[in-house]
Amino acid sequence: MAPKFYSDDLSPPCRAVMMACEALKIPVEYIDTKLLNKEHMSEEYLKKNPMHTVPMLEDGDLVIHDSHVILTYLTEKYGKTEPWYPKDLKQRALVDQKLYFEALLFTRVRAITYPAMFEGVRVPSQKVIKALVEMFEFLEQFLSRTKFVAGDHMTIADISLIGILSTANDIVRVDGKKFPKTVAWMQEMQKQSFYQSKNMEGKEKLKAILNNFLDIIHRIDISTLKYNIDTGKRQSDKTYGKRERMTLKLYILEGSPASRSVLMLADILNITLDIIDVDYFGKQHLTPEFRKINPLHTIPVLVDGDLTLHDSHVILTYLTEKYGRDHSLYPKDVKQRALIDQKLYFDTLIFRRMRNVTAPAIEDGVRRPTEKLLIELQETYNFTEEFLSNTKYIAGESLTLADLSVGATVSTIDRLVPLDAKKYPKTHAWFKTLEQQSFYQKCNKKGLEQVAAVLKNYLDL
Ligand SMILES: N[C@@H](CCC(=O)N[C@@H](CS)C(=O)NCC(=O)O)C(=O)O
Repeated sequence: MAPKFYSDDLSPPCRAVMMACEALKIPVEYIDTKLLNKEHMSEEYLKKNPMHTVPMLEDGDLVIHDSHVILTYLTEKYGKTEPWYPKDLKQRALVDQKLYFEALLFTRVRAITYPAMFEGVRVPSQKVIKALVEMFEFLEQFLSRTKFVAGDHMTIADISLIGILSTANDIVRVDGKKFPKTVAWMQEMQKQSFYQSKNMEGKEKLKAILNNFLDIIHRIDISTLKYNIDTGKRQSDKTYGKRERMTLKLYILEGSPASRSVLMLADILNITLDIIDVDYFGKQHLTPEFRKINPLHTIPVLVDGDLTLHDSHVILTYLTEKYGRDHSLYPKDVKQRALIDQKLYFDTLIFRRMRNVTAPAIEDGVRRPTEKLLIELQETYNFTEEFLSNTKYIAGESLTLADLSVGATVSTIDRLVPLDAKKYPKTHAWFKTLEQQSFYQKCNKKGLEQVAAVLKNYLDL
């Protein structure tokens, strides 16, 4: 029986999966789930997906709610991995990296569309527009290196990205003069028959809806923005690398949960890494040297020979695949893996909600976060409580990469919105189990205390 696919073509991530199913000839049974009719909020739907998002895939007893995981799961299940989701470890890591990039781009588009549709914000702030334009800038850099986003072949990462970028382009035009490679790539994607049949209609419908809510459609002239990718400190005194060059280099910010999750994994797998602390407050991640390593200027970054990976989730899966002795942390079984991947993408969501509180405090002096942001952060525990209602760990009965990733983030969220043991007993018990592990004691505790001390200076909670 074909898997059931719950979707609404207004949604860019739904359209991405629809395009991929068309391109790869993957059979799914479409179940129309109208967002505007709140069908994703029905009791029945919430039982399957507590996060109430579309798309959602139901394949027998397996339920996946995240477009990226649906894409990787379906390509694996139907044996369509080459060249769409290559089996080769390095190439696959590059595709995964761009899928996580889409997750970030999605949140930046959503930061414009949701306040417009649900809170009456007709004119987005310069800040959210700049954040979106910054993503075009990153894409341009990726596409200056390779023809498609993850190499010289089209992959599911291109399909994932064109879904959201086609909608982003209806809000803030991707200017061909400034972003020629990106526009050429968009044109290539637009030529594909799967784009015509599965993206166009939903994209146009969404554009018409957004037109009623946003005053800026097509009128944002990005040349008027003061945004400049090179605003970071020009030259840094600190040279990266403390010791002799080793094969595996890891650039970290120990206070950040993303870095701590990788440190915990390295401890479990006993991997020797050349650790390089990036001076975040000295803006070293914004220097041209660092941007050469990672145009996204995020930390952590792993350098393994000729491969450079940014995004903690991709680093976690790559290191486990390459250096894991057994497969318990990231099993080979396609269904089990999909459940872990789903929680890794969940981590990107809660990480972002955490940053929505911490970044304005540190960067713009916003000492008191809005009630809305705090409620969103608190919702993390509602989700984890649901996840943990049937399993001991976050993605099953044993410890996996998902626990390291979500655990590091939750430990930080706990310092912003304390975890109430009475209200969230399962989450509390899971967290206590993690805290007792030696990898947590060695690799999470110190960074957590550091960041908690810093945040105390910046936030009135
Ligand atoms: N990262 C998720 C994002 C899914 C998502 O947030 N979808 C939106 C529609 S574009 C949605 O379902 N919104 C309804 C809600 O969050 O209640 C994915 O790629 O599937």
